[in-house]
Amino acid sequence: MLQQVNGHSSGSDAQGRESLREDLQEFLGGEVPLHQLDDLTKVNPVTLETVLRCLQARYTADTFYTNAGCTLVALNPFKPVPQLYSPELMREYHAAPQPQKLKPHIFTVGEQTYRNVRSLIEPVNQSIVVSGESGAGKTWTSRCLMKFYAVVAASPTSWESHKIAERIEQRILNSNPVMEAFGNACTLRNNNSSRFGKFIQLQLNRDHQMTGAAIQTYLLEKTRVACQDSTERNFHIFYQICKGASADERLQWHLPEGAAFSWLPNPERTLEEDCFEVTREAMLHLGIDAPTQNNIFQALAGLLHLGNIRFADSGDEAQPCRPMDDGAVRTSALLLRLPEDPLLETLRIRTIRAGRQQQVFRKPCSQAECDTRRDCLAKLVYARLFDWLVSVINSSVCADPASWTTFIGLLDVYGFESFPHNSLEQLCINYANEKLQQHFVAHYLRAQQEEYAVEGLEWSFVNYQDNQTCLDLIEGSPISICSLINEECRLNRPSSAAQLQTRIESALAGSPCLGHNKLSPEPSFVVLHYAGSVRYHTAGLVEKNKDPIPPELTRLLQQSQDTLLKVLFPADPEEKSQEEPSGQSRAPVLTVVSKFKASLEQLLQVLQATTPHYIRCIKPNSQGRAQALHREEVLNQLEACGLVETIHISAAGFPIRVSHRTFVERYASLRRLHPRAPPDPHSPSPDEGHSEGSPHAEQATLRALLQDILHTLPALEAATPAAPAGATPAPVHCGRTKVFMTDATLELLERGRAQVLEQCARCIQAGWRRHR
Ligand code: AOV
Ligand code: MG
Repeated sequence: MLQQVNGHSSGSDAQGRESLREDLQEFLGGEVPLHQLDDLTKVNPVTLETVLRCLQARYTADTFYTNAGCTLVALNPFKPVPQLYSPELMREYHAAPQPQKLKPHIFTVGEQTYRNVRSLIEPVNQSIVVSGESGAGKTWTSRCLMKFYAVVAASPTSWESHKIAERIEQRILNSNPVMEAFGNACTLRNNNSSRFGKFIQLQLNRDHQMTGAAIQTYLLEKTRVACQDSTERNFHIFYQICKGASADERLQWHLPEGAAFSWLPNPERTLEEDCFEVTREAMLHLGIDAPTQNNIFQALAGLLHLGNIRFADSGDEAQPCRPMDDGAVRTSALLLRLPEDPLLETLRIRTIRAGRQQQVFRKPCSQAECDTRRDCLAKLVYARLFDWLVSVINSSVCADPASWTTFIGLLDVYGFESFPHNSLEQLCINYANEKLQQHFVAHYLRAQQEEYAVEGLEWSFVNYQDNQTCLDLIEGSPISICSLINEECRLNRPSSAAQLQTRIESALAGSPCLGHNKLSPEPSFVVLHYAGSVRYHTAGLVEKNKDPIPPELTRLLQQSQDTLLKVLFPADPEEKSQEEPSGQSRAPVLTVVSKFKASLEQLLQVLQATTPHYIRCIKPNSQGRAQALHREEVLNQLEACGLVETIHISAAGFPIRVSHRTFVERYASLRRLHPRAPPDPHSPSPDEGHSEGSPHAEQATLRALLQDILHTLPALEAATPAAPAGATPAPVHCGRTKVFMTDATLELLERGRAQVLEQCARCIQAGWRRHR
């Protein structure tokens, strides 16, 4: 921090300053022990190290929430702490005259948000953005906040529909187990990892009661249905069915006890999430009746059997591949209620239109192509099923537009990801985080600005840099990473991974956020994100972005006799072209990236129209162990979640803030060094509006002393040997209650104080010698 303010610093200088900081800890941080510091901005000075030390002390004391200015930092306890989330505590925060005076908690954020929405002067929609890396506790936090609102904003009426009379809050809460069963999975990082982003709007009526909700989801990781890392798992629902089905259901869904499915890795791991009954019960409450549920689970079993279909090369290019197990084909066709032969044919044979007459050709697929088509079929069904479920849930919980006036939005997004191998999924996730970071910084700056205004200071951030350059690199126009990848999809030309790398690197060479791509054996490019650099591999990127769905697959699914699949794949109103066109004359492709970009922009628009509140979840260790905080891991997250950025912003302003009294008590002695010079009309002075005619003589004395001390600053500065001629005066501002200064000013004052103390010591010694 000091280095940043001064722009240069040698190692020993830095060490000296660090020890100065330790001496100053008491002055700056007061007498409060670290673990009792409820707000990280009070850890003075704010450095990564001091922030970390404070969080560590609090974690050891089982204190999991800490304020950080306008955000709340939430450490994952990795153990049940029921008393922290009891309805009684919720009510206590709700009833408190000043909830911010209570211990930091997600309920403080929840209550503040709720009060804002109830503001009679200007009710405005609110949002709570929960961020953090995988496993940090975002979903847990969102769930707790939903429970909080279910308690404090409960509506007195019950809903009478779907033959179940119940409270709407309860129904909204029921959306959680269902969405998690279908959209969460066990990954290396988190046993219950959300594989989609979620924004839920809790709708409130004029009396500020929750009358409904609307859920928007983002980019489900559908590849997981057909492709899982050997150490991870498929979506929870598949395991729930296999473990929880009754004997009758097992027969009906062809899921005998102990059956092996290639798309069901690690079934032996028992997780809390494998609870079929909870999912079923919640679905029932959302209006998904037993026959519909049965239909869904049967289709999912069909997908599991589909995954067991293996193909063997026929050895003859003109002949289609052979299925290695007819049973898997038969059972999946049976469960998905598809005609068996067309299913097999669709998986093995491609139809292409070519030539002037657009003749239809049938081309046997290679073994690898057959596998891709099989996987594509499963992804297609699962993704549509997921979207359909979300729409069913929405229709079950969404209030009539006339019945609500304001909303509180909860955003539970995926955190920054950087793996050894990063692809389109990571690009989208990290892009989303860049967008949210930009939104956060803009908001944070505004909040800072407001505090300065309250203290009567002028806004003067000079060094602040936002992440617009990185966003320009990713999404800017006319040329950016997104536009180049989309261009490849549009041109539909054969293009190697190496060519894509070259195109990106040459077209975007001017961007400071495109990293140096050294020493990579595979074609890739590097983006310098605000949270760190990430290398994206270009192999398969364009194909993933296109996400091609052979039209034969959709047509096949339209032939299903299954009630659910008929809903998911309605017949085309008019039969379009029957075969895959081979030429360039296709409609503009809506790529994954362009769809994601559009949904992000929509989300940002919604967020911008609300007052945002931020919760940063931190994962204390990657093993999920209670009471273990790993310094390096937390440090990385503090950096990645942008807390460092926040610190940079305060460093560019006046990170040192002390009350008038504390300031005078520490520096009154400086007046001995440089007795007051004639008043300088340009020197900083505290806001006089209060002191003029103030009844408190003590206040007036304080202000006069403060003035005297500040008047010594130019002399102190002139006496500093290192000060270059004509250097700008040390920045210091007097607010209404506090003195605001930079690290450099603090250092100057401290040097002066040390000098005075030394002089005093010498005088005392001399006096003592004389007396002897
Ligand atoms: P995430 O949402 O941030 O990851 P979760 O909310 O799923 O992370 O939390 C991971 C696990 O940490 C949970 O399953 C709990 O076991 C535990 N946990 C989190 N918060 C608490 C808490 N306050 N008290 C007790 N246990 C907690 V991801 O979805 O993978 O990014 O994308
Ligand atoms: Mg989650």
